[in-house]
Amino acid sequence: MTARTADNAVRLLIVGPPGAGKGTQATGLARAYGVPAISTGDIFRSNIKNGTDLGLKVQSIIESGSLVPDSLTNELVRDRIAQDDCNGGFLLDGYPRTVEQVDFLTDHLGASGAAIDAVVRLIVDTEVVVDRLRNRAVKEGRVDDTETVIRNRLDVYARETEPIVAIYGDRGVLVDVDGEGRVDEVAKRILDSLAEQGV
Ligand code: B4P
Repeated sequence: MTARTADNAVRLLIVGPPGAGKGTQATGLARAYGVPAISTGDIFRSNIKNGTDLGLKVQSIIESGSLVPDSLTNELVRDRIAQDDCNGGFLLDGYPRTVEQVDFLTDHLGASGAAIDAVVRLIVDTEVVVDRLRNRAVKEGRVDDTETVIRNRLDVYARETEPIVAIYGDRGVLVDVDGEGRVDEVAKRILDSLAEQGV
């Protein structure tokens, strides 16, 4: 698909617990809609890898499975979505993750008359996500995929991120998708569900 413009912009969010498949699905979904996929987790990890000031600030937070402060994350997303490649919209993966981040994004987009078209929530059983993350720990050795940190990330998700789902539900843009099964099956389910919503 050719890149979009402001006239036919699409703004999507993908949410779900750690291991639900957000990052796994984001690239293909963004490609299908012709918008950039922006993962706050990937941006933080690349800053840590490159030893930037931001990386040094967030390293221990990410390693513990807690959330980076809203002020830092909001600023980062605001600057990223102001770039030209986001004129036709974007897919945000892993943001917003707190009610404060939702409010920030709403206010920020509101100023430009833009809104979120759909929020894809991937629903996956807790034991399935724990299994997936354990497998990733073996394959990729991500420092936040140890058993204790995984459990903390799941607690943080339940406490901080689940409340945002109700907000988008009330706004009529929440699209629930079963995230279990093969990656290609989940990808098809997401596209079908969005099409059903007219997105
Ligand atoms: P993220 O990078 O968002 O980490 P995540 O929640 O684990 O998601 P990820 O995209 O990596 O995994 P996926 O569900 O695709 O965040 C990392 C950290 O950054 C956070 O803990 C926080 O500290 C910080 N952070 C990020 N955003 C923030 C924000 N907005 N505010 C504050 N802090 C923030 O699942 C991955 C695994 O599942 C893979 O191994 C994959 O192969 C497997 N998988 C996926 N789909 C599958 C399927 N259908 N079948 C089998 N396996 C599957």
